[in-house]
Amino acid sequence: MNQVERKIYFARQEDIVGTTDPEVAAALRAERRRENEGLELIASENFVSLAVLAALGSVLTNKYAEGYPGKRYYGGGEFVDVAEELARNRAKQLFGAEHVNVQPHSGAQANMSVYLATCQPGDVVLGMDLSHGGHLTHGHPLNYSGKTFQIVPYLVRKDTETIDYDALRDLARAHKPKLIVCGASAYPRIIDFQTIADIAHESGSMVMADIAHIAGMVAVGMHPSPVPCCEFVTTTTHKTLRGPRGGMVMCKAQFAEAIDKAVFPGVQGGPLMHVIAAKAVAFAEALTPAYKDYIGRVLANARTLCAELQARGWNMVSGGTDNHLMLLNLGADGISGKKAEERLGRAGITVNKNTVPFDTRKPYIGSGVRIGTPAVTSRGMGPDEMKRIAALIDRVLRSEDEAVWTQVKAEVEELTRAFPLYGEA
Ligand code: DSN
Repeated sequence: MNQVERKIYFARQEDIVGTTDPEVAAALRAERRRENEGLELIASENFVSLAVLAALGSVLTNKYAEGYPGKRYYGGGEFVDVAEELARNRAKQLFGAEHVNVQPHSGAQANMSVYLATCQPGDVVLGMDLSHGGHLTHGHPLNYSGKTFQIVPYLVRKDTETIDYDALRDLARAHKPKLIVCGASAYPRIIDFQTIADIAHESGSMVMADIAHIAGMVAVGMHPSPVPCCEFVTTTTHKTLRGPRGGMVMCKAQFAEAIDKAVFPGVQGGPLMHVIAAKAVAFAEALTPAYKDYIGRVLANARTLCAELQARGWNMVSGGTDNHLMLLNLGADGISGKKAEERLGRAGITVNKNTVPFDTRKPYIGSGVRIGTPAVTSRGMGPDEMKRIAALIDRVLRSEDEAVWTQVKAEVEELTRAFPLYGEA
């Protein structure tokens, strides 16, 4: 598709919506403009291909397909079956998984399915604390996981701010959990899945590795894979994997039936077949050499951006990054994560506030910001742009002057114009 055709594609989408609903069409147009003009540094966001986008907007959204390929509770499933089989087989190939369920609507529902397949209410589960990099569904007291199971949180070490595997082993020995949950949403370092699996198996526990953030690196072999050593691996499909918003569960063959039953009818009803088709498209893209090259650039960009910010005096949790994200620790006495997020937003730079390990501020305020490179790399940005972005972030965070933020916004727009999203001018 050339640039003119892409423009027509989006204009048509918005015009079609606009013929019956100008208000929603205006929101679509404004969001496309925001995405195009801004610098997207939220570590969990990305820009999907036009093929993924088109599959999402397809007639498959019309179809009810409760059940699984070849065994649906509704007639007329022959073509959605094709899409789901393609998604399952491609995911298996991508990750070397024995069994895959591509139906979870989200990562939270993928995780819920694993809990449902493995645990009873009240069972002991070990999960990494949210403020140490974990996720709500890894046992936060306000989440179903924390309300249903007896959660024992594990932390990072104070000195290195990396997972305390020794403490984790002690907790596993003491509590003999049913399940150890690992994986993270704000952890910049390599996770040693093999060590965690060894710890779990020593204590008679099973492991669920949630690779939502690092799935892209795992798929191309740039992060150790939990698939061979963990019973269950869950992921979202829209972060580094660059697919549609959704979830997925992988497991050993012996748990296939339990997982399929847990996803449907345990947690969900009808699957989103248009999303499943888009997952299949994204997995095919992820199997190409171009995707491996993309992930290599995501990692190189993260290293450059992190080093440039550190060179300007900014403190990074754990002292750096091994993956696609970094956690800038603004310090207990510095501006809060919330303020930093707002200020950067005024300059057209989108990040999210985040707590840092042993944070004294509440999660809604936080002492850090999480910064990631998957989306800007999808636009084609490289090391030179990372250096420029580090300088822009530094200027915004060090200035109280709104005029500086406005000036940076103009520079952000100049930068993003050179990397048009979806080839738009
Ligand atoms: N909200 C996701 C993230 O930003 O990492 C995790 O679910």
